[in-house]
Amino acid sequence: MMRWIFAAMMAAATVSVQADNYSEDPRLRRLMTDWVLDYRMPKGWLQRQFINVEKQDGVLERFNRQAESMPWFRYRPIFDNDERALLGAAFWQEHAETLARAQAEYGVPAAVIVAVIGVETKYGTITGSFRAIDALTTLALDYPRRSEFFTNELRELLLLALEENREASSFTGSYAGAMGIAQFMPSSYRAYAVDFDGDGDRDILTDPVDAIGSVAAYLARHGWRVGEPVVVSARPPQGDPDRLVSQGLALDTTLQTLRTAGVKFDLLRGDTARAKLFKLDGADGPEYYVALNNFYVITRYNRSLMYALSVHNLSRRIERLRVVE
Ligand SMILES: [Ca+2]
Repeated sequence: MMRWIFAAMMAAATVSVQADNYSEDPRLRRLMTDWVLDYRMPKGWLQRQFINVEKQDGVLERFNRQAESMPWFRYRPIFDNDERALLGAAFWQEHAETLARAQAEYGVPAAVIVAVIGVETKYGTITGSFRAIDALTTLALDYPRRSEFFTNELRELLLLALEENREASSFTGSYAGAMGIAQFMPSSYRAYAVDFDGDGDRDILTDPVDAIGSVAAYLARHGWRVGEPVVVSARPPQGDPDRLVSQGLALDTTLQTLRTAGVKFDLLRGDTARAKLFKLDGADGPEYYVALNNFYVITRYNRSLMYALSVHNLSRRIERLRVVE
């Protein structure tokens, strides 16, 4: 314990010359006081977690140029390509037993689980090199637009570290604080990660078996329905093709309403099913799609139409490779 007190004193002594160290920041001190009182975090442990936490300008820079602002014709080829599909087929081959078990247990198709991991981290090969505590502290304190969200995630990271009996600094991930092979935010890690290999740890940082189980568990808990379609291409009615196109992610209409309005799509299922018509800027002009429940579920993983469509497209491409083999 003495060692930590000494380290804390050293950190305090250097704060005047190192302005970007957060450990003595009064805003962080206030948060720590709240967490000690409201969440019973051990005070000495908590202070220790922030000793070397520094503001990351790279995190803030990346937030200002995210891929989400790309048009679809540029976004699509990043994930929907042969290289990523071939790597996906190889990942599937390597973890076939685990994927079959996850599909059986949670009802989520193996192809979708593989595609999520493929889009998120290229099958665990690009998981991010930021310490989650650095990224989340920077965003909580110096990204005012989403300060509340990231303050909550920072608290969740600390609770996660306590529960998993690890130092918070040992969790690494993206500039946004999404961690490991499955890129879970700390709150999702706490709520949905599973120990799928039964070794006593929920390790989505480095263990592909736990990551596979956790992705399946996450989608299942968010309402995945077994055997239902995800999304289909659509042809809008002539005249006013965009009349029923909506922004946002919610399924704001039904298949029946779309059919009645003259939207054409290849689906046999029930008319009362919730749906949404959306439009993206494709390489050859506008593309229209009808999204269904399971598409909405994928957007719970990442709140973006282009993300969910990329997961779907990659899953189909991987499936086709599996069939050919
Ligand atoms: Ca495990």
